[in-house]
Amino acid sequence: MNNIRLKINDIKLKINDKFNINIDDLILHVKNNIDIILFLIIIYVKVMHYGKQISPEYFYSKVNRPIIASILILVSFFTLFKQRRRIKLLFILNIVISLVLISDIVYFRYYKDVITVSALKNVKLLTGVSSSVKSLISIKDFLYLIDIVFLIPIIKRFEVVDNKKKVFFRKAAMFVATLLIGVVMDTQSVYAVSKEQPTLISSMSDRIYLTKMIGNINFHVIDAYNYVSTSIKNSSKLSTARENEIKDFLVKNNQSTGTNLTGVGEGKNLIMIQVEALQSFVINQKINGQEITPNLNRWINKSMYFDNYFYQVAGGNTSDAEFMSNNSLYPAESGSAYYSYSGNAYNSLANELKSKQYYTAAFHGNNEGFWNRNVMYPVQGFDKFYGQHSFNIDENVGLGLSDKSFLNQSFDKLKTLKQPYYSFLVTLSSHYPYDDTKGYGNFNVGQYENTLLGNYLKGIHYTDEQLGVFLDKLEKEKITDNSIVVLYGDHFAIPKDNADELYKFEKISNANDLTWEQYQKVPMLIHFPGDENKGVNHTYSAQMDLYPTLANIFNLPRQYMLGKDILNSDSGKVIFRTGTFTDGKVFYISWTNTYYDIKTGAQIPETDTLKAQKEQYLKELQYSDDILNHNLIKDFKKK
Ligand code: GP9
Ligand code: MN
Repeated sequence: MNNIRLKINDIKLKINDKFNINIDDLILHVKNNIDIILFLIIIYVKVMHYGKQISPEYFYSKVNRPIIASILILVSFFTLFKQRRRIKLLFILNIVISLVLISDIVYFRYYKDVITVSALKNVKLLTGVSSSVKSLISIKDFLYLIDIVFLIPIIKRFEVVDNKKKVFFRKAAMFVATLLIGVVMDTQSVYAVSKEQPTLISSMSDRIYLTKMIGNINFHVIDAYNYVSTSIKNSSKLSTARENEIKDFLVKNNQSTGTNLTGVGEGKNLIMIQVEALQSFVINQKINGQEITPNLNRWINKSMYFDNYFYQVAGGNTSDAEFMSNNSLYPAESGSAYYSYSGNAYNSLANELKSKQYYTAAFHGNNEGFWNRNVMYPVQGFDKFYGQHSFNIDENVGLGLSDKSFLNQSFDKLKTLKQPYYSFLVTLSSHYPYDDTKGYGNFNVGQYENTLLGNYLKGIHYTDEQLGVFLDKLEKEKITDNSIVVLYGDHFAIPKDNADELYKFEKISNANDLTWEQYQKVPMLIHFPGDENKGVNHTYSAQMDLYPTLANIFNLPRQYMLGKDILNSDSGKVIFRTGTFTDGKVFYISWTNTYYDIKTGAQIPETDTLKAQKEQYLKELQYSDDILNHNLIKDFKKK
């Protein structure tokens, strides 16, 4: 025994001589920080394991960097404590993180999503998961806590050797170093993600993807930060003067201006279909002599069709289209209202129809958590959300369940609903980048083969076919006799980067900003029983106007809408989130601060009237922001 000790001492001295390191000091240092080292390793393994669970096929190996960085940041604050206390605190933190991971895993099993603060706040509203937690939880999940069991005796026996010398200096240095390394590493990783997908972090559209890229801890920190910052905006009180100004505007804006078709839909079902990336240029357009959307063209001829209808989405993309069409409120200033304002009260279309004894249901074939729909549908008054879990996922195209299968299964569900109902369907297959061309079937796009535009034409042709089947079935089974059917596109299909492809296809030369804006239209049709009221309406209108228009048709109260009733207004006002606007005669483009005369296409100088109009429209966007930031609809309703 003595021999061994001597030998060890000998080795120590040799190392000391050669590397100028005092081995005893080193051992002491490691021992002094063993809790931190262990914590780092344990949490790293757990968070990585979680990452593999949520994304086994596409596990992103570089995620270890932001994961380590986030743990370093967490741990840095604990370096300031004495080891005895620190061990206990880290032990508790380990339990907390493990419980978060377990909850996330269970939640993922149902929603294919990560828990957010807003989801927790609305936990009562969460469809599905709250009732079946027991069946979702697996014994395996508790492996995340297994280390806790082993750690207890180790901690109990562990002798703390707090090195009193230079303690303060050492702690401060260690704190700064760990924090700095963590922050630098983390910022680099988060920045890389925000460069790849600029709106992902603020809109949180696809939380699984985000978590896969930055790790679970970072995700929750960002989510909590987003939540707190909106709560702060929410909590500051608006001045009474400002509140009255908004009230006055709302009263004026919601006055009815006519009685054209008022109440013709009362008591009838409402079937509303939001179509992914359905942009207007494909309507009544051909390629190689074949119609791109023969079915929609046919239905447009039997419906009231709006050919100057714009999409107005911002950072919330699809969710913004849903939000505007159901609330007539502008999209959030940044991010997605579906995420940031899911705690608000709304006078949405479904809520209003419900008070007229309608049954309300939303249908979408993607995972329920995408765009926070699992929270936002109940908030907006949908009795039932048929998400991924309600469908038999028997055929995939693009992002998920094919439109063919989705619409077929939705049709069968629709038939079983208690009438009158409001059914809101959101399609999925024709989603950017339209590269699942095998799923789309054969549609000859000639010279556009293998281009983004060509692939889109294939995709939208496929969706058109499925919509045709669905609409024809509605007609055949006489559902259309007692229903109003609304169909519209959610947003652009061709991004600005591919503008040249679009112009080439449309045979446009000398395109300018106005040309681009004029292409940002989506089709919108309203079909009435017996093909009544068919014809084309050329009014400049947009997604903000759908709810007021439907409120007129279904005789619903109009109180808090910022759009207009297209059927009873001669205004061509359309305001975009960027401040760009049109009134049907002039188009103002905010990023160049230029005005165009729509008829001549020429640029025109700013007049006092135009300037006043521009300022007024900016105000209206701010009214909408105030309504969202201060949850004003809730206040107004109380009063
Ligand atoms: C996802 C779908 C697509 O469920 O609605 O959203 P998008 O990427 O178009 O905003
Ligand atoms: Mn979309």
